[in-house]
Amino acid sequence: MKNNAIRCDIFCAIVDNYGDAAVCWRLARQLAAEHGWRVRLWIDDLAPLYRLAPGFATGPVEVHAWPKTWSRPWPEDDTPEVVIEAFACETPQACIDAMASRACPPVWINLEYLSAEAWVEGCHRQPSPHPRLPLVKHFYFPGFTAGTGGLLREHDYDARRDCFDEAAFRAEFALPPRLPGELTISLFSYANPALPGLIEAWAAWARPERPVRVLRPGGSDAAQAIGKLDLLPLPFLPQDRYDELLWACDLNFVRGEDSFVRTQWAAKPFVWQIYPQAEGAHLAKLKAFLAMHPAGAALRPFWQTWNGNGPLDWMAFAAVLPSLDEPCQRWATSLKERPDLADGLVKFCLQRLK
Ligand code: TRH
Repeated sequence: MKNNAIRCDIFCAIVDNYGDAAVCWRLARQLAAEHGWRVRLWIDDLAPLYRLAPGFATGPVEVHAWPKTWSRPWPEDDTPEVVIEAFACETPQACIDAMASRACPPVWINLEYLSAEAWVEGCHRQPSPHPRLPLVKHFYFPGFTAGTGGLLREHDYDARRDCFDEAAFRAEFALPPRLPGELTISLFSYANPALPGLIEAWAAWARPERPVRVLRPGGSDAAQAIGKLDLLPLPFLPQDRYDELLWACDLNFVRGEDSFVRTQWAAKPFVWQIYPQAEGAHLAKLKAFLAMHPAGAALRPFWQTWNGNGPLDWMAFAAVLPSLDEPCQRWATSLKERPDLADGLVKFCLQRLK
């Protein structure tokens, strides 16, 4: 079968925020643009996509609203070779029935959330046979190690970055030009009770020779100057432009899953606010990532407090900040040596379709 003949349906149910749509859109776009697959993205809420990718309707992915109450039969001649359900959202029964009726059943993937925990390697690529039908679903886990599915990274990432012009970016968004000694920070976080204290700490730390500028994409607050600290709102940027913001900053505060991955590609120091889960399940994930990252020991105290565990000490973090560039670059370089998630997934599917 020729690669460019592969048809793929991706199902995405939005839980909250942007992460589900962000990851599905990124994967869909890569499969279509880099691998020539004919991709349909079925998404139950288009609102996040309008913000992440305002031009989504112009291709290369066919985007469809996916009504939660899908009751029609799936068109018989319309089942693709690959079906991906993102984050254990349920593939519609009509599609499952159509898949089961094919002489050669599609490759069926459950794309999971990202975690640095050790158990991920044991579950990645594991089959899960359907209890009734002749279908097998495979778990596919993103991750940081060779035994996982890796991370999404577009083939043109480095080329885009090589062309990036920070001064032009700042001018386009009416941001003041960079001052000598400026520390530029991007801030994307969940509601965080530690934030007011952090803003005070930045204001106290900023000096004429060390001004601080904090860029807040999607923020609704007006611009504010507190001494040598400037808080500057930005519009919510399309996904590609958000990469540019990360490149334009010296320190990036990120959250959830996809911005967390993008900041690692940006290879700058970063602070992660993990998506909070019931019974503190997220804290094990935070711990696992810190244990893996070459700057983990230096990042740990500030990250833990940013994630709700004790008082935040910006002064201590600022003292280690200059030492973080090198390990963050080293980390990005080592991740880049592995196949990216879309490449690995394509290979996995093609092996099964042979
Ligand atoms: O929006 P999130 O909090 O999404 C979360 C997580 O994915 C979480 O794991 C998941 O369980 C939950 O959703 C349902 O954070 P995340 O994953 O970083 O996604 C945000 C996306 O928005 C990411 O692709 C970056 C993008 N973005 C822009 O494109 N422009 C912007 O201006 C900003 C601030 C973000």
